[in-house]
Amino acid sequence: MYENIIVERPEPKIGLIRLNRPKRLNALNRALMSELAQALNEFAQDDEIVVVVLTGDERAFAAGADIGEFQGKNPVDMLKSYRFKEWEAVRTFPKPLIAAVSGWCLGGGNELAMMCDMIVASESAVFGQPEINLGIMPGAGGTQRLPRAVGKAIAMEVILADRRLTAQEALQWGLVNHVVPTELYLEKALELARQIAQKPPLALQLAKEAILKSYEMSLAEGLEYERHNFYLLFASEDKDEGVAAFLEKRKPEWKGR
Ligand code: CO8
Repeated sequence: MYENIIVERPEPKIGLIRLNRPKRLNALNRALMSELAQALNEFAQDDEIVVVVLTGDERAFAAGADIGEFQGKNPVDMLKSYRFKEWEAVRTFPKPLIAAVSGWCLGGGNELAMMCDMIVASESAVFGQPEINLGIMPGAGGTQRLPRAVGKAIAMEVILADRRLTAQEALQWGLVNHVVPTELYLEKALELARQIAQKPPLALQLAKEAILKSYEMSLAEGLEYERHNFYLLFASEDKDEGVAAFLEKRKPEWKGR
């Protein structure tokens, strides 16, 4: 059904999406992004899925937007093609989303990884924003999310000087959660997904939403937002179940309601 991605359900509650244009180092062309958006929308509405892992292959997570699609385009073409619609499906995906990154993670590829909630990297991963070499600049969030992750000084160097970060540097600077040997990066991401999949889905969703708001709101507004989500969870059956299970010293059974 899909030509540029592979969608799997490796285990109960876990969705897995593989970017699959290996000959182009998984460059993110329009067709791939629109399939990715469709797959995410399906997982978002699927009550069986609690958490999703997004990956490429060992050689590349993604080497950026497909540069071929930029040739001959003017600003009006770009504007009218409304290309960021598909990226919005990633940004607004309501469930936890983990990027499992190996090899090249460049340009739009790095921006896609940064839109995910956590990044697990193989030791061979390379992170960068090389758009400057093409006479352009990041356009899917790189100038905003990278400094928030690694700070201004490193972000400037990555975006202006095309400094590439090794996996260890990315870990040191807070861009990624874990670095593991290359043969283990997907397994490590699935292990993290497995841990999250045991948690109550509604609380996951509202907690993720509140964390993301911390990038957009003042502290006072953010605290208020957090409190509303906190109160809201007291309306859920899962809160009654979680509290009862703790007091009865048993494992909770989540319903996602
Ligand atoms: N787009 C299209 N094709 C690509 C891309 C790409 N981003 N990256 C690699 N490829 C192709 C190569 O052209 C090559 O094709 P072919 O076999 O037909 O020659 C094939 O993939 C394999 O690549 P290489 O032979 O170059 O592999 P190397 O191991 O020698 O080099 C590199 C790997 C260093 C990653 C190199 O391929 C490279 O520099 N790629 C381009 C990286 C880049 O500049 N990325 C930024 C792109 S711009 C961007 O992402 C803007 C995002 C804006 C948001 C989205 C807007 C819609």
